[in-house]
Amino acid sequence: MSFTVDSARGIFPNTLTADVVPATIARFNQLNAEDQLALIWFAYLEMGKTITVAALGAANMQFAEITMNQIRQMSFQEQTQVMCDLANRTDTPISRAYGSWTANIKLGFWYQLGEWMAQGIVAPIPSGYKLSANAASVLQAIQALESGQQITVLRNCVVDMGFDTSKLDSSQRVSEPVVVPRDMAQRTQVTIEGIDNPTVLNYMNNMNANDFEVLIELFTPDGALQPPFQKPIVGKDAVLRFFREECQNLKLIPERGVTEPADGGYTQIKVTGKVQTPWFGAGVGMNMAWRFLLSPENKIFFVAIDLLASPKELLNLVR
Ligand code: 45D
Repeated sequence: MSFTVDSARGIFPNTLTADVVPATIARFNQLNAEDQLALIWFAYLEMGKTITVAALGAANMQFAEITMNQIRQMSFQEQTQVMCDLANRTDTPISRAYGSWTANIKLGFWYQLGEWMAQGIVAPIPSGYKLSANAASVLQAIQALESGQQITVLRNCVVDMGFDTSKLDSSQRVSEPVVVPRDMAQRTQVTIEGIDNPTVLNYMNNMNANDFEVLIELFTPDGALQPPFQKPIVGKDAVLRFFREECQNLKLIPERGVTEPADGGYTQIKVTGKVQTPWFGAGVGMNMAWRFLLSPENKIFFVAIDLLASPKELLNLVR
């Protein structure tokens, strides 16, 4: 039997992922726009106490500059309208611009707006704003999550806002400038307890070095990558584009893994460990798993990246 992307998704089925993240986002999406904005504001204030966003270096904000300046010049009422339009995904020029941005630019946009709200340049959440009972309960649910899950909820809420990008053709999407890979002398090498497969080690090391040109050559031509809570991205071109847009300056800290033969000369490897995002640096370590399916030529046919349900899952390497 040979594998398809669909059948590959089922390797290591005992992996427990943080399903609480999409469940919480679904509840968030039921709220009205005012409640959504206020809730994120409160969650964000709360998180600011324990973690510091490693700031705007993480995004190429020049793409958002025109829109940011437009918003800066608006009245409070107009600014509030813009933010509600984004939460409601209304079709407006600003919602469309927002929809064309990468996830990092969207995050940087809100990060800047949050600063301006704190400084009184952008309409703040009215003091004494009272969340609806539903919103208060969603906020409580977010507060109960571990920090890696909290930042994933916030990230995904932000990425979903604005005019639906799938309704735009891809030529209207912003592409990130290509980053220069890290200097050879400054590269680090991971070690993974139980794993000596060079493809897996090279995957981690090249990702940590932003060396996406070399990284993509580890994949088969029809290879696929499945990010947390998403469908697989299939084919080298699409995966390379994703690396350039979403994977700059990540820090992968794999800890341990297990290898076993699969059908047709394939090999399946599960690795667990931590991932840090440039937005929060070492302040937040996300508990993650990588589930690789390697071809007989030791190329990546499939890799799924999962956010784990709990730290206990880091030790779950059952096949
Ligand atoms: O609405 O091996 C205000 C892959 C109030 C690649 C606000 C990966 C109003 C392969 C406060 C202004 C990428 C899959 C809003 C590995 C309002 C691979 C602002 C994994 C919205 C390992 C809110 C990578 C703000 C991973 C500013 C898992 C919110 C990366 C900001 C995960 C939230 C990255 C931020 C994550 C969240 C980043 C900055 C989860 C960032 C989260």
